Amino acid sequence: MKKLLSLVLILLLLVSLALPVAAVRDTSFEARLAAELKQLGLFQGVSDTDFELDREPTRPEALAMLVRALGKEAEAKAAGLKHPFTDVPIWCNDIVAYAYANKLTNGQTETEFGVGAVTAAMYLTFMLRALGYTSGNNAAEDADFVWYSPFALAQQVGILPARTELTHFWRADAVTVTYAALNAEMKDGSGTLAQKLIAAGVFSAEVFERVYRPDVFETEVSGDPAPAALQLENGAMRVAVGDAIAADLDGDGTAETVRLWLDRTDYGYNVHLSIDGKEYTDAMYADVGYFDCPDNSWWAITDLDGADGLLEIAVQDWGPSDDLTTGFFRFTGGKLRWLGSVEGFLFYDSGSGSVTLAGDGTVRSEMRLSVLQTWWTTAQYAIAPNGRFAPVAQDFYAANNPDQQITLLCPLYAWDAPDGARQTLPAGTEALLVGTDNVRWIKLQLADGSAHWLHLTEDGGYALEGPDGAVYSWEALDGLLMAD
Ligand SMILES: [Ca+2]
Ligand SMILES: [Ca+2]
Repeated sequence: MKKLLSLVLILLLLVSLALPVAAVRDTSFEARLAAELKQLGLFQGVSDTDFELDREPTRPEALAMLVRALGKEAEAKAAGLKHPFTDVPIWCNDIVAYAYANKLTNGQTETEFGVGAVTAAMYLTFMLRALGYTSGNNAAEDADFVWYSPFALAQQVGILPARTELTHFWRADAVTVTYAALNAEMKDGSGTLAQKLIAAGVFSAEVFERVYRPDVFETEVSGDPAPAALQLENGAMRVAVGDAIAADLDGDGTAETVRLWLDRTDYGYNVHLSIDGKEYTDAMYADVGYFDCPDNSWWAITDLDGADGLLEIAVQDWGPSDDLTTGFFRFTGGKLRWLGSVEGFLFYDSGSGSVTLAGDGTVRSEMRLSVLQTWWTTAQYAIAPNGRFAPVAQDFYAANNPDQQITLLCPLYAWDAPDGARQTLPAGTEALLVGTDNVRWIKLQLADGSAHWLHLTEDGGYALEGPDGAVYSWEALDGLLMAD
């Protein structure tokens, strides 16, 4: 027996040695939260001390967290329901069956529930549902948020603490979100989620009082943190909200101590800014008006123009429904000035939606085109004479998804070039939508590689010219993208 055990230990050791070296991340903070959630019956580890926090949560695990957060685990276990899936681990058969019967989730096929990893968006969606919020498939549906875009609402209701990693979402982060959710208000105003679970008998008020630390995520806003040294990379340095940085904003040879922090309000967060200990919060709001949902993780120092001796303060805002923007501020002559906002974030590794700095005062970011359909281009923004960022006018905007295929539903006029020779493309023609002048001309590419231009009947319009007159684009073309 002893031999067998040591063999097992050696094998385990070999397995762990063979694992790829993951990015080092300290999850000791989350481990304590996990232990506290376990005492409330809301989280299970693989043992009393091992919570496997440093890996992604699986769908069954996330679903179990949802059912527990709804206060329905005991009911699920007692119900003895069946489900049609063949891939569900034994430990969560009751939970999956309960969730399936109550339409909390669907399987990925008729026989497969799906046991892969969940993303941050999926997990936040589950927790928002536990708080009574409804998710829809698109913005047109009468719902509180769109299921793939829960971030702004999650931050507003306080279930997205700054330490949550969104792009590498681990069980550690599921613990953080769940922990924060306990202190969040139910949508119907009936109290917090914890109060609901106490009323449902999931845990007692006494245990909750003893175990739960309501202030555990609060950013320290008082005091005077030592400013970090400036280290720009590609023209920017990200700084944690609440931290201070030494940066010579106005180029006079002396670094200012710049600090940005947030405070919670009934509606979300207010942004505060201080430079050398003096608050410029009012000056900032006077220019920018308001922030919808300022990012509670990061702000940044930027060097938009490497030649002007100035540095900028950049504030990221999630917008009302994940319409990400970055606002820039300059500090010269003791005054703060807003340079406007561009779409996207400086530190966003999801490809589209990222802002890059050219170093010559201009930035590149995604821009929504205004003709034909819902599509985006990567546009250059420069500071206009009014002192605010504006897109630089271009003759042609290349689509960010040039592989979008459309099919003509009726014959349409097509030009070899804007104002060039005209011909008629027959119904059934298949083409790629490659770009537009964003006024009247739409460029297509046919299967043979030839380029053709469709013409809108008016500037920024939605109707195309054809031999039968004007035809609305959605009646003329199949495959268009129409979002609200
Ligand atoms: Ca200075
Ligand atoms: Ca500069």
